[in-house]
Amino acid sequence: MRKKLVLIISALLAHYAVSGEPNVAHSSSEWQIWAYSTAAPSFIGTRATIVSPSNAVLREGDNGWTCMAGNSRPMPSSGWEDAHGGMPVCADVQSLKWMQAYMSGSTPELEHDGFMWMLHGDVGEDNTTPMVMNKKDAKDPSQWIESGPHLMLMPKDPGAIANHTTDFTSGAPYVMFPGSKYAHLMIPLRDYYKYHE
Ligand SMILES: [Cu+2]
Repeated sequence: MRKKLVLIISALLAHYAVSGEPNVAHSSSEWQIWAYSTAAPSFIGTRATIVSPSNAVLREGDNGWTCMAGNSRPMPSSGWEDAHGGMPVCADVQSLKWMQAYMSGSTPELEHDGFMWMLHGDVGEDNTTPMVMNKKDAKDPSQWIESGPHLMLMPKDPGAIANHTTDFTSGAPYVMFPGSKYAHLMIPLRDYYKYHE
């Protein structure tokens, strides 16, 4: 009994040490604040405003960054399966405008370039075309990329990044959704390819 308890406690400690993930329901504010805020490095995420999929402010921040789920699919009532599944983003003021335009299908109007962190990656995108939800719906399945940790540059002028590669396999920063009003630069970070077969 005592041995079992020690095992459980050490398993819990190991879990916290690795991820800091709170052991609470994924639909709770506490879990969502953890999942969304950790889409950025802690020096940004811990001071960011956290917003729920229904646009409720879960925590007020003070550094001008906003973290939220980037997955445009509805959140299951039990919450996202894991942080990766919620595709959380941490956006600065300009890239938040980009995100709102993307979600509503309008044209982003930025005052200058913005940045957006996605350290939990995403559940997959057709690199050629915005808003394709499943690999089977991609025109060319070879253009499907399920991203690991990355930073994104949202350009005020999408033409300004047009000369960067669109090849997401080279490891260099590359253009996602090239030629569209949602073209942006993906900057792969450590473990970027961990979900990509
Ligand atoms: Cu991204």
